[in-house]
Amino acid sequence: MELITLARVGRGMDRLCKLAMSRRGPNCPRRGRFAKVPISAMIALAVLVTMGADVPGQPPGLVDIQDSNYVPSTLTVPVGATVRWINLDEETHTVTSMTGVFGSAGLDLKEEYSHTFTAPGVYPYACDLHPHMRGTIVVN
Ligand SMILES: [Cu+2]
Repeated sequence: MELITLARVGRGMDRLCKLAMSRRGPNCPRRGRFAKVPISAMIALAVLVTMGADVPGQPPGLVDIQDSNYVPSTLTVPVGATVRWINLDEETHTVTSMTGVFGSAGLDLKEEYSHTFTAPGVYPYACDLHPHMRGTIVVN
C-alpha cells in the first residue's frame, strides 16, 4: 500500500482550505498553524486519504492463515475481486474450494495464493490437510 507523506497531506489540507476560502472568505488558517495539528491527526488523515485512493485492480480481499484459522473466516467482496491468502503459519495449509471452483497447492510459511471471483455466490473452502479449517468467500 502506498505511503503518503505528511507534506502531501498538508498540500491536501491547503486545497481544502482554498475551497473553504472561496466560499466563506479569508478566515482560513495559514500553513504554519498546521504545525500545531497533532501528528496523530495527520496520520489519521493520511490513512483516510490512502483508503480513499481508488487504485484500479487493487485486490480488496486479503485472508491471513494464522494459527490454523482463516482470518477473517468469512470475507465479502464484490464481483471481479481478487482474494489473496497468505499463510502465516509454519505449518503447511491449502486453500481448497469445497465446490471445486479453486484450489491452491500446499502453502508453506509466507506463501500466497490468489483467486479472482467473477461470479456472485457463496464459496466455502477448507484446508485439505486440516479439514476442520473452514472459510467462506461471499461474492456479491
Ligand atoms: Cu491446514
